[in-house]
Amino acid sequence: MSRTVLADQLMEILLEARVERIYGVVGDSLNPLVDALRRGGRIEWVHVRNEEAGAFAAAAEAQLTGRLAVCAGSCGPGNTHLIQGLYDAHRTGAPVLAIASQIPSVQVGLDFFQETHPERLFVECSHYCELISQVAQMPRVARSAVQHALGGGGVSVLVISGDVLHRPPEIPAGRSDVLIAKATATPPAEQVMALAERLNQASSVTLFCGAGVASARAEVMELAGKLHSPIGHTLRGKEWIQYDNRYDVGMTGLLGYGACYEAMNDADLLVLLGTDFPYQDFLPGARTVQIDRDATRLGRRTPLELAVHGDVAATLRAVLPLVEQKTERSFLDHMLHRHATALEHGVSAYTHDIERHRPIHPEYAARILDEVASDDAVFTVDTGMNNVWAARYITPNGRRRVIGSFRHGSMANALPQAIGAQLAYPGRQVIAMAGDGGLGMLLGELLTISMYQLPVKVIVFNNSALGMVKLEMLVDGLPDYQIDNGDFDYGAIAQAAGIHGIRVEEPTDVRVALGDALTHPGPALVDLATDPNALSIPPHITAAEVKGFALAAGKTVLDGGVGKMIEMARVNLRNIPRPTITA
Ligand SMILES: Cc1ncc(C[n+]2csc(CCOP(=O)(O)OP(=O)(O)O)c2C)c(N)n1
Ligand SMILES: [Mg+2]
Repeated sequence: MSRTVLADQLMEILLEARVERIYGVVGDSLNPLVDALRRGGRIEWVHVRNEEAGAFAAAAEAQLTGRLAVCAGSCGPGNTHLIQGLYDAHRTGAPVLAIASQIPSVQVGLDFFQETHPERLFVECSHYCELISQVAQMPRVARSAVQHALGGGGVSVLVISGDVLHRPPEIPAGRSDVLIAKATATPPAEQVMALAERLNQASSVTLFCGAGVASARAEVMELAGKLHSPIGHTLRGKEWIQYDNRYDVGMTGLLGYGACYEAMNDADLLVLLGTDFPYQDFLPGARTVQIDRDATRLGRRTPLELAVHGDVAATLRAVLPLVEQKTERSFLDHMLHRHATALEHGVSAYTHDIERHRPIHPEYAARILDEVASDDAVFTVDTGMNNVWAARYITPNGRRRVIGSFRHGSMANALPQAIGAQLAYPGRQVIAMAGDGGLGMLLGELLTISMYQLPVKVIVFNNSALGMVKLEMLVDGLPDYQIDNGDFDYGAIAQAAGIHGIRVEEPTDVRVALGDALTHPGPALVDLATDPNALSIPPHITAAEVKGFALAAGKTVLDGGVGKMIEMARVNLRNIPRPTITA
């Protein structure tokens, strides 16, 4: 029987934190850990093709489940590959532990083969980044890493040489409870009072919601009902707040639509709820209140009239009894009208001949994808134009999830995130909305889904271009340059990798191809030959930008449809109470 080594102890601590798998690529310095998994048989090793994908997959798993997820890379290049996914995890607050193995401990500091210093490299994308050079640092340093990732919400990195992993432990691991549920922050009474005062005094209020409203939907709705306030959202807030929302005015920012920008800028008081929305140009810079459970975020995007430190749900529960029911609702009604008008405009701009438009219009394909996807699908969305299509066409319902690299903005996230999502939820439909540039960047991960027969559905919006950059160049008044990705048939590439793959060039074939792929029992890829000129103009670009745009464009530019949102906007208009006429 083999003797117990430090790697076994590390594995015990990961099991204690309910870790089910480690994503990575094996390599000599990691071998003791991989061998411990093999012998233990309780944690699965997921062999990705690039450690970056392993980090993205772990980040997706952690973000979706709230549990600790783990990735690993061998010494030097094996773990430098992790960095992109770790930045993404850290900035999303996803609890991820990265195990970065190190060159032989006696060689550190001698410019040895593959020598890097992960404990320096990963500092910026982690809460905790420590080297285990002494056996007796275990088990406490490993537990501390786990707790930093879970407690702080973000990344921990453990750096450890293979020879150290292979030594016998000096201190027994024992058992320790892993605290997973965190306390909620309730604001001090003065802040609650001050918030109530402002809400009561304001003549009109707009609520702008980020991902921090995830567990506060009922409270936000109740507050909007009392204040008659429009509700706008960020891309990350959308999945939690936009559905069945009588107060919805859409989204602001570069991907914005509807009346959100106006509602935020025209309101007497703007309330930011659980959002760290970074574009200050889209914020009014006037009377603003911010509520956030992370006090360090307060006021960093815009000056605040009032900073409130608390979880959104807890804060609203505390303030709601003090908020008076407003009677005046003309601001809300006006914004609901503006919203519906903006969406109607979008619909008429894009529906014209869309079903025969060749190459396939991406918005048409996104709308069909929304229709055929299941009610609890998990969508992973590549950075690029897919962000626009997902924001406008994927209809949230409280059960679906939509994740992307929405804070770090890295390309190539969708396919590896789908791997993590599918492993975390084997029974759920997982759809990667991929750009052709993004897919090409981590194309090898098709082999991962094929090898594990993960039933991930990859839908490639293949415009043969770095479409988002093409748009940026147009907006900047530059001719597009170096944005050509080349024309490749990813359906055929998928087939060669043993995946159900198809290329679709006719718009009339989109529905059947997507339907077939989604019902296919194994991995599937649909390569949609989409129109590179279907671009969405940000609704609030400056006059100079518009000029540059017009100068460079001379092409078809659509400002985009809005999917099923229009139906809700129309219903919301119909639901505006009519004044009762009394004799
Ligand atoms: C790793 C990385 N490199 C470069 C960029 C800059 N960038 C943002 S979107 C984009 C184009 C994405 O192209 P594609 O995946 O084909 O999607 P499309 O916009 O065409 O739908 C680029 C190059 C980035 N965000 N991340
Ligand atoms: Mg593209």
